[in-house]
Amino acid sequence: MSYPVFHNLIGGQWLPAISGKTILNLNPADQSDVIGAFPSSHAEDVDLAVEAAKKAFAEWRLVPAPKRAEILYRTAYLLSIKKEEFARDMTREMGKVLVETRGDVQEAIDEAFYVAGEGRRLLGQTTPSELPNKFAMSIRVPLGVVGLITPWNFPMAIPSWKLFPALIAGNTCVIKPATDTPLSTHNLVKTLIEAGLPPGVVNIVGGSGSAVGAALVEHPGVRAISFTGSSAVGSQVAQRAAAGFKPVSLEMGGKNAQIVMNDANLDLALDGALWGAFGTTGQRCTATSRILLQKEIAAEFTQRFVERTKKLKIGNGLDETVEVGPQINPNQLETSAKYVVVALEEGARLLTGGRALTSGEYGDGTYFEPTVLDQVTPTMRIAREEVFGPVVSLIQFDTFNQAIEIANSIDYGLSVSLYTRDVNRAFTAIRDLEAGIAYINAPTIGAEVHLPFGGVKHTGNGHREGNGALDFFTTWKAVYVDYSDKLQRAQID
Ligand code: UN1
Repeated sequence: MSYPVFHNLIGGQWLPAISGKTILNLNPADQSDVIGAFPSSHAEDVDLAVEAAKKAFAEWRLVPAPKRAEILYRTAYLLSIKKEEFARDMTREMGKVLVETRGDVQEAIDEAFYVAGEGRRLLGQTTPSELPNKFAMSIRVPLGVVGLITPWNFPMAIPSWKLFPALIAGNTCVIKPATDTPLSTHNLVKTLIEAGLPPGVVNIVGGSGSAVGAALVEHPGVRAISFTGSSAVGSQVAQRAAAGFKPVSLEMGGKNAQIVMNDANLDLALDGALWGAFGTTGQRCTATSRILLQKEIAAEFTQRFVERTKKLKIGNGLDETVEVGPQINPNQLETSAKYVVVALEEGARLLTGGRALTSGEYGDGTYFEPTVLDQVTPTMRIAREEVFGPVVSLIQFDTFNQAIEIANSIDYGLSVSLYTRDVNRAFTAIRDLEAGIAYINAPTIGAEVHLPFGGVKHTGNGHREGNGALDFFTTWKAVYVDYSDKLQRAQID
């Protein structure tokens, strides 16, 4: 079998991992299709990359931000030319359907345009000094070398959410892409280089979280870590980084609810639930994994939802007629299967799906049937733990207040949605739902890049991507300029 071999990017050079080892990137729709061999790196590769990033920082921090922005504008343009090619590469390595991988590349394009605009803002503050003839201001400055650890479910969008704001602010980067989807990061970074990014400003080190991720987090030369992934791993990242007083931005799990009230437009709520639960095969941190139904509409909604779920076309995402692609790998498949068993043991009822598809055209892929469980109660594990697969739970409630209580009763707080025609309830929900993102009459997925992205409770640690990323990737310097020509003592004169 022949397939391309990819290397790390260190100081502008493509180098194999020092160990010489590689990890195969497999197509989840057909595990016999090898996309390429990617480096399996360790701490010594991370050392080289951090060294290169440090060296590049000396010059990159001095490039005027509007000039840095020009590289991002060119990147946006080049990405738009290569959108189809990169979307196809992404479907092949990640599995989600083409309309969605086109959206993923588009999200990186949006992010490039949005962040490039910051090149002419990066606003700080001026404020009066308490002393005469003295000027006071605060300016944003870069952190230095930052470490970026990205997941497989948005293989280009999420790297762009981290790389572009880090770069516009003047930082240099070492990125560790997910081992399941490194090709899209390579495509993105190659585009940045084609757009004029100098060598060493972005470095790629491929490999496992336990080898490369941990080395990045602990490296004394890395000034901050931005991580997207599971809450379990995020907790490890935060604890290890704390030892070095390193700022960490964590974007983690969700157990997102869509609430449907009796007065909702039911057709709209059904469209939203289907897209929210089974889009990206349920593998979004924003995916709808609980649908809370008010009693009067529950039966009709359930029946129509199951009917439509059964009709979803499952298959290879490169086929334009397919609606639901495979899961990313056999582990995720097992997790979905395990949670169905757990749910049934706890008393949930399986309405459709529930199994991995292993025969015929599905035989070589990691497919799981879109799955609907009902008679789920808010305390069951299936109602509280993240599955990250095409498995959704239906939970019934009587009153609006109960719905809010159930929606909030979990450890996560990323995204939540309410379907109603009652404006008073809509605004009450916006106020009371514990989540970083709230939707009215729209599904739990579909955040836009220029709003804050992130969540509360176990979903995050207070930072935001999108509109908020610059606050993470810069630090403040307070500056006082005394033009009185004499010693002036604050708090004393
Ligand atoms: C994620 O699942 O980690 O809001 C990101 C959305 C997408 C981003 C999801 N724009 O669903």
